[in-house]
Amino acid sequence: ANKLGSKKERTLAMVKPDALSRLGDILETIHAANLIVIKAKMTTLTLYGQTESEASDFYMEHQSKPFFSNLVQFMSSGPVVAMELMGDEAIGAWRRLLGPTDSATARQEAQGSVRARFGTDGTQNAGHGSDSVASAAREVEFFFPSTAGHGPSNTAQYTEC
Ligand code: RTP
Ligand code: MG
Repeated sequence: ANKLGSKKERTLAMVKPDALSRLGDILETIHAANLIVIKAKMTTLTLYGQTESEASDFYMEHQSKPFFSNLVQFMSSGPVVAMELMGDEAIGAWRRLLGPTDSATARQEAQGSVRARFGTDGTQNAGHGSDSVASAAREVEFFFPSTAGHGPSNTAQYTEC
């Protein structure tokens, strides 16, 4: 913790397919909250079968939920942008910026939130955020494997912010 009692964290943020056209607005929100984009990647999660996909691997904690199939279909329906964010208490900060899971609830209870502004419903809800230090580590590794390639680094270097 720094002298203000806050903790630098990293988190995995994702712009879901329904909000891809609002990427610019979402980046402005991230910037305004003093979170830094360390890594970013646009990709379409592959779909091999009904529940066999990169999206089902990513959301494996939800595989027994009734909404799982819909979630996997939706997450594979178009490009997503995955970002590693860094900042003070980034995990909670980004989840607060997202707002409640259900976009309709977000519009009632968290009006300026990303899901209130750009989400559609309870499944198509504009964005994802890691919910713990452990899931952030797993999810960052999912999109940005530390063993990947020997090419140019995909980590941004910031000399000033
Ligand atoms: P996320 O993991 O995407 O950041 O969202 P979350 O923590 O707010 O919500 P979670 O419970 O982890 O659910 C993961 C995603 O599944 C979809 N979902 N659909 N009843 C439904 O139709 C329903 N419930 C959840 C949403 O896309 C949710 O973000
Ligand atoms: Mg979640």
